[in-house]
Amino acid sequence: MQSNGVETMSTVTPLAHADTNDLDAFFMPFTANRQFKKAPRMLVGAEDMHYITIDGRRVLDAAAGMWCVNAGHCREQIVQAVQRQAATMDYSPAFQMGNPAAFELASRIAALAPGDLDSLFYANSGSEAVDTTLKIALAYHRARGQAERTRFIGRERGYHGVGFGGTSVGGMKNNRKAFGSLLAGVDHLRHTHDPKEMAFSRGQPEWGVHLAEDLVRLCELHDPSTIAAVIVEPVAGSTGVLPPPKGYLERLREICDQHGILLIFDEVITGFGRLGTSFAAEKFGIVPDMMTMAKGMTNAMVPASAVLIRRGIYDALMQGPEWAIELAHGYTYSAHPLAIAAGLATLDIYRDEGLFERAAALSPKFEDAIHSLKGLPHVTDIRNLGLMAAIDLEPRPGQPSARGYEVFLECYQQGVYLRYTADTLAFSPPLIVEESQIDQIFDTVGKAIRAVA
Ligand code: PXG
Repeated sequence: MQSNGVETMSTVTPLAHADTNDLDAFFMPFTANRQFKKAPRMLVGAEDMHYITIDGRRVLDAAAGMWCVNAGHCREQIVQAVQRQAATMDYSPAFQMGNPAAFELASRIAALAPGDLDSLFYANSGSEAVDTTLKIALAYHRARGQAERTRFIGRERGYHGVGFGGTSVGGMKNNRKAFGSLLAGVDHLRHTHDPKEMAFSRGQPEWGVHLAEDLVRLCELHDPSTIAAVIVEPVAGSTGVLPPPKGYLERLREICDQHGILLIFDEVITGFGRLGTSFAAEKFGIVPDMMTMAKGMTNAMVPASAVLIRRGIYDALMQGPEWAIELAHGYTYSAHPLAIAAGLATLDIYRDEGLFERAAALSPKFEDAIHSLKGLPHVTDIRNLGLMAAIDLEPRPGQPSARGYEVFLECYQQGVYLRYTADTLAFSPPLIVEESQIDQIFDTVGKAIRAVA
């Protein structure tokens, strides 16, 4: 071996280091890596409402993976569609080339959305979809001679993925603090959660419509002619399920209309039946100018996302000579054939099994079941809408998120998988959930909350 470090490196084959059981080789996303790797929780299989753990236990999935497996796991129709597509055309470019199925899926998704939201731009993740909306907003205003509209308004406690755009308009402080100054020209509405006024609300809170006036304040501060778009989750998900106060989204729509500001709904979680309708836009009867979607779009079998935009935005961008690219934006895997195949098969299941309607029909039962936990030790709030819900636990003094983690772990050991963020537990079961499984989820959670108290 030479003493010269460079030559030493070149004599070692990369495999010489590889230990296939080296847990450190995978830097896990949004995970307490050191804690996890001391006691890993490994999943090796999935079927309908369940995961199968490495030690052969069946765990009921109360989170649809991460709010995405809306039709349940490993659905045969989607598996077969993806397998067929992989064997027929593995990949095809979407720049200057087309795959007929991609046009079909775009039309079918557009048909599910309200109003003139009828042009679909494909991406691969929610984060990419969000950044796509922000770029389209800028390009749209510029195409109409309003290039000075460059500001974005997000909301405190909002989650819009992890791109620089999404992180900038996002408002969960732990997701921002390590990453510097982010995009310039971004401001945030106040969030809509005030437990003093609305704790234990069922569905949309009665209180809080006035918080939409925050947008008027920001318009006065920045001058509305500088604002390109407002982006909100119609129901905030990641931060712990915050249904919008009654009238709040309607008022945001009005203010945006008054000032020529685009309204973007980030429907990555709320899309595809989570609220008992195709999209939150339908549920609330509001047509945003753009909406994102991901997760349930392919039942999460293949990563995919998209942005649906209103006809007028598409038309405004169709400028210049016909040979010119109208929007310099897109991804290698936009409209990936496997994702398209999965998307079409997923929409068939949603339609044939009436899963959006099923979610709506199950919502009252789900609401009653989760609110039955009111009064358990340390439960400070419970919120729900459609098949999404959350429970806030009082943080243990000096140990934020410990209680949330312990309840999560206890439930997992008792056969129920849920999501937790700090001391908030979140629930979003697949829309095929049975009533008895709803009982199982909240019985287990109730016992875990008592056990951990
Ligand atoms: N927007 C919203 C509203 C989201 O919920 C994203 C964008 C980003 O999507 P991608 O595909 O880039 O991750 C999301 C993602 C959780 C959890 O349990 C939530 C998300 C992802 C993972 C976990 O809170 N939301």
